[in-house]
Formats: sequence, structure tokens, C-alpha cells
Amino acid sequence: MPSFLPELNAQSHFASSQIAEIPSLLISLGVFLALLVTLTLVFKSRAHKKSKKFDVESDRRISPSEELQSRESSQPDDVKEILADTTSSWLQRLKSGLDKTRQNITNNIVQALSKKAVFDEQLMEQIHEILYRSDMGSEMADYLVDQLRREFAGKQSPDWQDVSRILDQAVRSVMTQEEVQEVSNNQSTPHVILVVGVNGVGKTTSIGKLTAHFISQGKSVLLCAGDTYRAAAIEQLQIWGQRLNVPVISHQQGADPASVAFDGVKAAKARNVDILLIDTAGRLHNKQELMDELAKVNRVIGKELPGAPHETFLVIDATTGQNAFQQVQAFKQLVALTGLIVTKLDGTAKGGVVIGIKKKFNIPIRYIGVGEKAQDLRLFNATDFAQSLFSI
Ligand SMILES: Nc1nc2c(ncn2[C@@H]2O[C@H](COP(=O)(O)OP(=O)(O)OP(=O)(O)O)[C@@H](O)[C@H]2O)c(=O)[nH]1
Ligand SMILES: [Mg+2]
Repeated sequence: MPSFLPELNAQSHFASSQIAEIPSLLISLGVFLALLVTLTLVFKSRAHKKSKKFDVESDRRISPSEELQSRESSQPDDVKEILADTTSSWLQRLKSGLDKTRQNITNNIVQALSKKAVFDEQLMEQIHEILYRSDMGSEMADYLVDQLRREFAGKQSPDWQDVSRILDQAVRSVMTQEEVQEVSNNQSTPHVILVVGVNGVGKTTSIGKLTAHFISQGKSVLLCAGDTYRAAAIEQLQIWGQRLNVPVISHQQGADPASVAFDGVKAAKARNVDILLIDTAGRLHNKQELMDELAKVNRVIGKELPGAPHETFLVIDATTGQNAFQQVQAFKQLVALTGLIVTKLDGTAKGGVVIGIKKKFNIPIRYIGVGEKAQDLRLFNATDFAQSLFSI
């Protein structure tokens, strides 16, 4: 008995030590399984991220054009229209937008040319008068007639083809601006754009159109109702916000525009949007009040975001003719303008104002509007403009 007792003891000790190890084995197994589950989850989430471009239902890769289509179909109608717009349809609209101005210039010059055998001073005076009446200002009319004089003086009267070629070249050389570029190409975000101008020129509408334009380029936009002078002005911007599915920062009517602008910049930073567009009032009691208000808005914005506003666009209404020159002059003294938006070119025979303002002030014309739809506002292009103005 004693001889095998130790053996038995040893065996029973072995069995009991095996039993004692079971919990730790179970724990190890549990840890192993947990590790396996974690690894599987990590792998799956990575695979999901990589397969973002797979159609979930059919489990096939989505092509870039399908991706674009699905992005386009979820866009607001205004943006869809911009995305579907072609260069030729824009040129067509630009040309018809400039119809009245073009007819005013071309028909009259063609008529004057037909009555003269020689390109003399009298004919040049007549052409000067026609150009001047398109509201391009005397400086620009002088310049254009000088170009014609240099080319044709004393010669047999040229036909419209020759005259329009010289006018086209001269206008293009005045209007060509290296610096004209999409604001949305700018890298610093949020890119803050302050939109100023007298009442009724098309500030709020242009902000709506620009918003659609920037969304079509894949940018995120936030709007700020800085025109607190009228309740309707705030509502008008909110309607654009709803229409384009873009948030609008606003306060009550009569609130301090600088404090709305401050909230706008703060929200744009927090939401990390690409572009913040700030509307302003054009209808103030007097120039001093407007000057003080814009100065305060600028100060507050710049404090919240150094360098902002990155752009200040003055909106001018082409139908106001010579008055537009005075508006540029006045606003140039109030704020540092980085560009002009010229609206309502479709409603005037005096679209020459665009050329005259560029010649006189040398402030880049950034966008032009030739209608009320969102796609009717585009980046200004000197070649397209000159061509649309002088081609019959
Ligand atoms: N035909 C045409 N109409 C335009 C164009 N741009 C703006 N408008 C119209 O001009 C009118 C005035 O536009 P708003 O955007 O309200 O002008 P605003 O400068 O914001 O005016 P206030 O807020 O009163 O200072 C609206 O009826 C617009 O539809 C354009 O390029 N062509
Ligand atoms: Mg407005």
C-alpha cells in the first residue's frame, strides 16, 4: 500500500493539477477568440472602406462616370443645370444676353460704313459717338477709335469684318486679365467673400448663383445674411439656402451686421466649409453709415479669421449705365475691392459699361450675369465677351 500510494498520489496530483489548469486554458481560449473577432472586424472595416466604390447590391465596382452621375442626380436642380451646361450653350446665352448692346453697336457702325467711301475723320467721329453711346465711357471710345485710325485712316472705307476684327482685338487686350480665376481654386479655407453694392443691383441673386456655381465644382458653401436692414432681404437669402440645400447664418432684422458676419465666420470655421458668402445691405441712410458698417464688418471678420475677407466683390447693374462708374468710384473708397460682378447685361443696350469700367478702374471683372437663372452667371472671359459683342 505504501509502495503505490505515492504513485497514486502522484497520479491524483497530476489529475487535480490538470483540472486546476482548465480555467486558465479557457481564459487563453477566450483571449484568442476575442483577438480573432477583433482582427476580423478590423479587416472587414478596411475592406469596406476600400470597397466604397462598390455597388452594394450588385457587388460590382462603380465607374467614375457612374459616380459622377449619382453625385449629379442628388444635386439641387440649379446645380444640375450648371453641370449639364455646355460651353456652346453658355456662349449662345452670352451672345443673346448681349444682343441689345451688340445690335446697338454693330447695326449703327455697319450703317455708317455703308455711307462713306473713305475712312475719314467724320466717319471716325460717327463711330466714336456710337461706341460712346454704349456707355463704355469717352476714354475707351477714344482708345478704340485710335486703333481704327491707326489701321484705316485715309484708306478706302473698310467693311464691318475689318472694323470688328480691330475692335475685337482692342477690347480683348483691355479686358484680358491674368488674375481672373475662380475664387474656389484658392487653397485657404474657409474662403470668405463679402458682397457689396447699392440696393437692387443683384447682390443676393448673384450670391445664390455663385453658390450653385461653387457647389457644381464640388465645394461646400455657407451663406451669411449680413443685410439686416430689411426682413425680406434675410428671407430672400434663406430661400436660396433652401433651394440649394445650403445653411444660412442669420439674425433678426435690425441686428448688427458685424455680429452676423462674426457668427458666419465662426460657423464657417467650425463646419470647415470651403466658401463663406456674406450678403450686405445696399440701402443705408447715407454714405457715412455704409462706410462705418462695412468697416466694422471687415474689422470683425478679420479678427475672427486673419486675412478675411479674402475677397470683396462689388456688384454693379449694367442697366444703370454711367451711374455704375460712380458706384465703383464710391465703393473703391470704402472697401478694398478684389473684383466686380456685372449683372443684368441681358437687359441693356449699354453693356459697353463693362469695358469702360475695366479701362477706367482696372479692377478685374470676375463674373458676369446675363439672366435670372443660376446658370446665367459665369466667370468673365475677355475673348468670349469681345467675340459675342462684335460677331454679327
Ligand atoms: N435680367 C436679370 N436680372 C437680374 C440679374 N441679376 C439679378 N437680377 C434681378 O435683379 C433684381 C434685384 O436683385 P437682388 O439680388 O434682390 O438685388 P440686391 O442687390 O440684393 O438688392 P437689395 O437687397 O435690395 O439691395 C431681382 O429681381 C433679380 O432677379 C441678371 O443678371 N439679369
Ligand atoms: Mg439683397
